[in-house]
Amino acid sequence: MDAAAMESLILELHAVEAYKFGTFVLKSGITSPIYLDLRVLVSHPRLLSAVAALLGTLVPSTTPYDLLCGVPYTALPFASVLSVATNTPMILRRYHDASAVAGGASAGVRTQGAFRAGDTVLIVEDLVTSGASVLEIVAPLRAEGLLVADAVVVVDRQQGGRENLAANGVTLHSLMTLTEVLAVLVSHGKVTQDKADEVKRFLDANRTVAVPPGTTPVKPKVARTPFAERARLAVNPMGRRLFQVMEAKQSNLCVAADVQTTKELLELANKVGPEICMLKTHVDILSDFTPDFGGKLRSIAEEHNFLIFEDRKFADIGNTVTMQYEGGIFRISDWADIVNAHVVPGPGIVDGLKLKGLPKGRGLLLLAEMSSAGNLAQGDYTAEAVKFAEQHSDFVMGFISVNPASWLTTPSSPAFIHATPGVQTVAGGDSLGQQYNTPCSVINERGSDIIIVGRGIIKASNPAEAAREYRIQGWQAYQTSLS
Ligand code: S5P
Repeated sequence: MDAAAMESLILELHAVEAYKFGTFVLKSGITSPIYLDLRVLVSHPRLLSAVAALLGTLVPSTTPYDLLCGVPYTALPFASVLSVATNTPMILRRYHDASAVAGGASAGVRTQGAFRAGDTVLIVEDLVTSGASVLEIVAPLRAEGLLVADAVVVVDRQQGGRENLAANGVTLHSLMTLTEVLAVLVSHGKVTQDKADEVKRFLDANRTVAVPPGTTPVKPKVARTPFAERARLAVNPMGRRLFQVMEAKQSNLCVAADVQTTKELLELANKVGPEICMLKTHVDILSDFTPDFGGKLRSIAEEHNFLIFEDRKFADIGNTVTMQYEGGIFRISDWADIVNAHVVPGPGIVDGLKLKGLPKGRGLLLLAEMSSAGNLAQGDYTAEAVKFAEQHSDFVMGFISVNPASWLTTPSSPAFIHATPGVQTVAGGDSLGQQYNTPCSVINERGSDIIIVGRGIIKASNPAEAAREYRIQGWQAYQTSLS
């Protein structure tokens, strides 16, 4: 776009009050003296159509695209108008927030519209600050096999978005920058020089707004040994089997089957079975448990080739946990391949569980970290868990971890596996302290191996389909982290 066209567009946007000056908290969390409200364009169809047409000219003809995808919601009209004007098909991603899923609403994680893996998608957005909104769309599209290399945007706020997108393989093309907007508005007397200086100071102080953690696939921070190789290194037989199942099924997804009846659980196990390497149970929340439950679940696990992880979180002295593991009505050691334990009682808890579990070929995960806000499992506590694991590598197969890439004391062998709860397609949390990160963040950025997903899948309208999407995202993140 030439300078005169840009100047007239900036003035037209000003005339419809798309630029607002005051104090505003942006989605990225920073407080800004300027707010750009491009939603107003829906009331000005001629201008909307002009902006959409200009967006279409931003990508060089040497990089053609098959599909358009607007970032909800403001950019959807831009994408729609451009789609109709250029006869380019669109796909839709529903805006999806974690609290909606936690509250039981349908997950809405699907991409709608016709597409094939390998199709190229141009992202259309109204404005970019950190780039987080664009990246929230790019990750699931890539997980579906779509290729995303370019995003067009009306205004680049010049606050790290361009760089954050480039770091994730997306080139940003903008109609205007915030600096250009200010220069035109000052030269036409639409804002005072003082106001413009205030915005410039704000820009200088906020040149690089980080993408919120969990928003985006980032470059791996840890060197990763492939699962197949770790299967050979594993000392605990169940650890070895888990790596083998993961490779065979191309799945690093564990579903947390937090349902209330055995009927629901067995049905869920059948539905998600083909997608998972492990099913996690809380047997003590089943209202209708009967002793034949274990046998039934095991036959589904055999049919679909996944392991059963009873999330019992043992936390007592060695003598007591032997009885809790083997006895009572649940007889966990008879049917659960894997259990987990807190390290708070000291190494005796591992000795106790090992006494009963090792002869049966079972494995143990130690809770080195937790996903809930304000938990105490960090620092030296996490380091102690690593020590316990190394002392009992015949039985301990790995950890419940949240950010193993940040650990100061890391296990000396890659044979230990990391499984991470608190995973949904977007970062967030629930009302009781659970904290969510995305599959990409958990695997790539935080260096974990397995994503544990509960409500993101079991509350979805179609759990089998949601499990498939999580499996693809988790596995793709693993593959990225190998390169
Ligand atoms: O620190 C932890 C450890 C575990 S095992 N935080 C967790 O959330 N979990 C479990 O993971 C929790 O008990 C639940 O079964 C699952 C997370 O479920 P979601 O619905 O929040 O995905």
